[in-house]
Parts: sequence; structure tokens; C-alpha cells
Amino acid sequence: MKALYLLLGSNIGDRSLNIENAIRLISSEIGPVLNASSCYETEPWGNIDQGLFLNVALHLSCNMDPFLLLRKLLSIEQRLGRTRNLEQNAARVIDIDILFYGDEIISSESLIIPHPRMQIRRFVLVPMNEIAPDVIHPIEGVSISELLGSCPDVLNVCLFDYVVNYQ
Ligand code: PH2
Ligand code: MG
Ligand code: MG
Repeated sequence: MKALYLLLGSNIGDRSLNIENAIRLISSEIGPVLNASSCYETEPWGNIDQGLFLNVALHLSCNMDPFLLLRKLLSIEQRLGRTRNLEQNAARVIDIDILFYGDEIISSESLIIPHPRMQIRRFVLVPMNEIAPDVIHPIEGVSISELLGSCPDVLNVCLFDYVVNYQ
């Protein structure tokens, strides 16, 4: 089994309900969620002309093929109402990103693990630092807490008043 870390994000519709629905489908179709960060409200990174996000990091244990895992996560996104367009960093009902999958390093057209931009995004590193501060990035060779300490991003990441229920 490998330690799987996911990041959930939503900035359209009932954001906390979208997060809750994603956690329910992930638990039943991927595996039990072992730990979840707090819920954070975060300024949009990359395209500032959109609503604030809610972001939550999850820890699971998994041994599924990573490409099958990706297909299952995309299917969950679709069933929760995610539509995709050509615009990068567009607003979305739900986004489920694979951050780490054990020490796997994958660089293909459809899937890149670890997530290639996590080290420059506080909306990823702050929730991850809550549940996995000592986990080492398999390419950078440093921990999440070290990545957060040297992260150049200055966008706001604030605790949000919604209790993440993952059991
Ligand atoms: N996701 C993006 C782009 N920008 N900004 C925040 N705050 N949170 C996100 O989840 C997010 C983003 C692309 O997936
Ligand atoms: Mg994303
Ligand atoms: Mg995504």
C-alpha cells in the first residue's frame, strides 16, 4: 500500500457540500480516508478574477494503478458536475488532484506525480503541512514544512468554519 495525498478544491456553488460529496465518493470508491486537513478558504491562484476556493488535503492508503486512480477521480469530478473548458485555472465545482502517491514519480501527458506546481502554492502546502509536515517530496528531497517555509506565494489561506467529516 502507498500513502496517497489528494487535494480537493471548489469555488463554484455550495463549496462545502461539493467537498463533502467528493469525500464521500472517494471513501467508497478509492478507499477509507485516514486523515483530512481543516478546510481552508483560499485566494484563487493563477487567475484572480474568480471566487475564493475551499481547499482540503486528504490522506489515504491505496494500491491501485495510478492511471486507474486518475480515471476514477476524473469520474467522481464529472459526477459532481465538473465541466472542463480550455481555460487554465478556471473556476470549478470540484477539483481532485493527486499530490503524492508514495514515492512514485510519473511524468506522462495525462498524469504528473508529484503534482508539478504544489511547491509554489500555499493553498496546497498549508493544508498538507497540517497532516503531513514531515513527508518528503520525492523529487525536491525536502519535507512539506520546508517547502512551505521557502514558498514564494503570498496569496491568503485562511481557516474556514466548516468541519471536515471524513469517517
Ligand atoms: N486550483 C487551481 C488554480 N488555482 N487556487 C486556489 N486557491 N485553490 C485551488 O484549488 C486552485 C487555485 C487549478 O486546479
Ligand atoms: Mg488543480
Ligand atoms: Mg485537477
